Amino acid sequence: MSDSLPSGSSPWVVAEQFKPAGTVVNIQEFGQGNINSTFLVTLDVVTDQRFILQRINTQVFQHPQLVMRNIRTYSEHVCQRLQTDTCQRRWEVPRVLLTPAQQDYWISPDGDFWRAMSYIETAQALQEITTPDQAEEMGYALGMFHHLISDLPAEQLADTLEGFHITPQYLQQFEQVQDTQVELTPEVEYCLQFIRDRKQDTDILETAKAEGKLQLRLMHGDPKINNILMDTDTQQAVSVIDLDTVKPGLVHYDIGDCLRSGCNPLGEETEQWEMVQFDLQRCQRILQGYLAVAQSFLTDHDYDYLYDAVRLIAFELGLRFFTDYLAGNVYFKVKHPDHNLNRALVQFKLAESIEAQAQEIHALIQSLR
Ligand code: GN1
Ligand code: MG
Repeated sequence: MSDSLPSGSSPWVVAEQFKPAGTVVNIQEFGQGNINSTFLVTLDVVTDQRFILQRINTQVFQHPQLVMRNIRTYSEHVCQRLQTDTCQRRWEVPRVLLTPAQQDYWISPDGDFWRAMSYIETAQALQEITTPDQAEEMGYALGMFHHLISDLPAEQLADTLEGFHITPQYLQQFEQVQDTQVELTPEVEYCLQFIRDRKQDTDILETAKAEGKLQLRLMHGDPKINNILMDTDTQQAVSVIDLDTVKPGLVHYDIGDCLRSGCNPLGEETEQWEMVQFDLQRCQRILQGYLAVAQSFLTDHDYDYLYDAVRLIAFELGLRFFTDYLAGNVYFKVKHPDHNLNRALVQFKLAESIEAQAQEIHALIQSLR
């Protein structure tokens, strides 16, 4: 899992199964995914010249056929809705490509699970936010994503990744590996202490869900910065990609994830973890962009838990990275043995900065209600 090259079959062989027409002339590794392996395939044709080919990590996604079914249910629904919606702006949904046998996946002779998606042209993944307008666009993108599925019943999609974003379950996984022999460096001690100090309040969203205050809806699951596509001409958001975790969940997981990703100017891969801060101005613009679209379907309770969502999802991702570090880097791809430790430190510093600005964030949410 820590290598990004295909273990068995070559993407050149696999691309033949999905190419709509023409000859494959180029294949290159693409994106920064931490789980799957992604390639951009170029064909010698004029239309649909490029497509995305992915080998799904089936250690993580153990029911990849269900993942594909979810993606198709989602994209068919949204495409239909876009035909009737009176939205004036460009909005794109990645399409699933089929094999000659009309299947939405192909299993190579060595057992790898592959699938292909259309590539959205004249758009680029947001790599970092450099202007306040981009922050607002990021929020708009998530709002639009939620808006377009707000009338698709959650039961129509399968739970393809049990426990995903259920923070108390990540805490249990941490507890199972916390006695692993590991050198107690100051960084490791900091993480251990950070988790110890917060383990009492990891179930706030799950409790609110169980009490019926927050309702199960459909979510994206991973609306981080580089899963938002911006139109290369207008610089407006045009799509949210990476649909593997579209499934029932709380919109709070998404809002929390969008903010923890968009409001960290140093980015989640920075080595300057001690400098990481949560940027309140970006938070304001992301929420404004989000609420411009989402206000219509958010309840009072939904607003009540927005602060906890941001704090919790940053903490949770830190916990997931740190647990994986202790477990020997078996889930997230790493470039070096301490990579997940460094990523955990970044998220814990971010969570600390969110906690330090709790009052301001609460006041901001209040002003936007
Ligand atoms: C993983 O594979 P990628 O980069 O799309 C992870 C997300 C994390 C993200 C952090 C299925 O997403 O939950 O937030 O890394 N996806 C899964 O960058 O665990
Ligand atoms: Mg993802």
